[in-house]
Parts: sequence; structure tokens; C-alpha cells
Amino acid sequence: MKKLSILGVPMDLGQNRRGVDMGPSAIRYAGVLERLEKLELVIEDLGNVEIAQQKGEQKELVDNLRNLNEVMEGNEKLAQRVDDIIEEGSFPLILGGDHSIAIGTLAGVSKHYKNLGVIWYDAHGDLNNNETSPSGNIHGMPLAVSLGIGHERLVNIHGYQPKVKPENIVIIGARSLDGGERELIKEKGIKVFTMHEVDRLGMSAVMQETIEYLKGRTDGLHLSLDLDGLDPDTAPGVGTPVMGGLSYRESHLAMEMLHESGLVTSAEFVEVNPILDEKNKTASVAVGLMGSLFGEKLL
Ligand code: Z70
Ligand code: MN
Ligand code: MN
Ligand code: MN
Repeated sequence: MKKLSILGVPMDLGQNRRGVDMGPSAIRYAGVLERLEKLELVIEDLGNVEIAQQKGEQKELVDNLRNLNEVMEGNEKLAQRVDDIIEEGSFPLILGGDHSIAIGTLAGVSKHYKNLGVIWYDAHGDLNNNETSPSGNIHGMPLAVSLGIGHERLVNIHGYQPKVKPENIVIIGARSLDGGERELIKEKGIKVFTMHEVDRLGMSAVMQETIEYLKGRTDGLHLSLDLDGLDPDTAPGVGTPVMGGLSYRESHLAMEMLHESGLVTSAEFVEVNPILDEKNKTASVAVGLMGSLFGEKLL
């Protein structure tokens, strides 16, 4: 039976809204263990990685990076934990926390693969660096960092770089990209299904193409799912809601097709912020999507 290790990362230092550090608690409260225990899995909950607590007012940005030292420290710990989980033959399921934690997750995962594939399910590209970022928020940078682009301390996390090659990435659901991110996508030829393509082709074709594209070229596949990829009506508890997002049904279909593909080897669900949520709706949606990703069937 497949072994699954759940690890929470109460990180809120990669952006400037409080509350997203309670994401792992909200997801556990929404019943992630109970939901996944019904499937054919051996599950362990490893608790949370220890993350520095935000204190008082915001600190000054250094090199246009917010909380660089604390984000680094948390992600170094996370990378080692994820590395160990895979070493033990288990599937890492990481609960965020803001999206800056993808830096640590990918650092721990990618060591184990020659050509790790990444599906970035998100309203945003998260392809900024400290020179292009409009905010200095590291949660807008993790995909670039994983490509080896950005501050040298961030890109060298867990002692190597890059973690991912541009041709092994597929972004799904993008509808809010900054200028520097657009340029990088074009320069590197990164495959992106924006909302335009999702609307034109339908999610079924998007996922079929995504799976077909990644199947041949990758030897492992990480799903990085930012809840703000979904429409704010479905997932209101996120720090940066963007109208016109992926629906509940499209997202379940995407997870079901990923399960069917048998390709996914690690996953993270990030940006759940219970303070901004409506009765833990976003955490519940996240748990439902995990159900579909790990093989829940309608019939
Ligand atoms: C913007 C920035 C972002 C998530 C917002 C926003 C980035 N591109 N990422 N919410 N998850 O500040 O870099
Ligand atoms: Mn905190
Ligand atoms: Mn994101
Ligand atoms: Mn996002």
C-alpha cells in the first residue's frame, strides 16, 4: 500500500497578510486525515515544521526581500524533512502556509529525480525575483527560485541548483502575471495554460495535454496547488484572490485525471488562510481536492 506522510508548514513570512500560518490547522480541522484514511493508503501525520513567528510590525525589506532570513531558515528545515520522507519511501503531502514553502519542498523532492516535473496550479506565475518583484514577497518567487533564478541564498537552498528545468513545468490557471514573469515565460518557453486556454479547450483537454507533455520527459511529478488558482467564490480564504478562476468542478476533474495518470510523486496545498475564509470553506475545498488526487471515486 502507498505510504503518505503529511507535514504542515505554518509559514506566513513570504507575504504580508497574517493568518496563512494557520493553514495546516485549518486543513487538519477540515478532516484531511479522516478523508484520506478511507482510501487505500498508510498515512502518518508528522505534525508541523517549526517556523519563526511573525512579531510586531513589518521589518524593512533587504534587497527587496521580505523576511529573507526567516524564510530561508524555515525552508532549509522543510527541505530536509521532505528529503527524509522520500528517502523512507513515502509520498510527501505538504500543507501550507504561504507559497514560499515550495522553495523548500522542491529542494527536498528534486534531489531524488533527474527530471522532476512540476504542475503549478495557481492564479499567479510566482516567477518573480527580487529585481522584478513589485512586492518583495517571497511567495511570488518560488517557481523562479526553483529554476535557479533569484537571490543566491534562495536558489542554493539544500545545497544545489537548479531544482527544476523550464521544459518540465506546466502552469495551470494563470490570470495575474507581472511584466517580468511574462518575459521569463517567453524566454524559457514555459508551458502555460492561462484561463484563456482553460476556457477555450476545457479542463479535460488541458489535463490530457499536460499529462501527455510531462509523461515522456519527467521521472517524478510534483503538484504545487495554490488555492488562489480556484475562483474566489469557491476558495475565498486566500491572501490574493483573483476573479475568474478555476471552478470546483474543473479542479476536481484535474485531480481525478492526475490520480488516473499515476504520475504524481509529491504534492503541496498552499495559501489557505482561515482568517480570510468563510467557515473554513477553503480548507474543506482543499481536503476534497486531496481526496480526488488520492483516488476517491464518485461511484
Ligand atoms: C505578485 C507578487 C502571489 C501568491 C500572490 C503576487 C504573487 N505576482 N503569489 N499570491 N500566491 O507579489 O510577486
Ligand atoms: Mn506566524
Ligand atoms: Mn502561488
Ligand atoms: Mn497565487
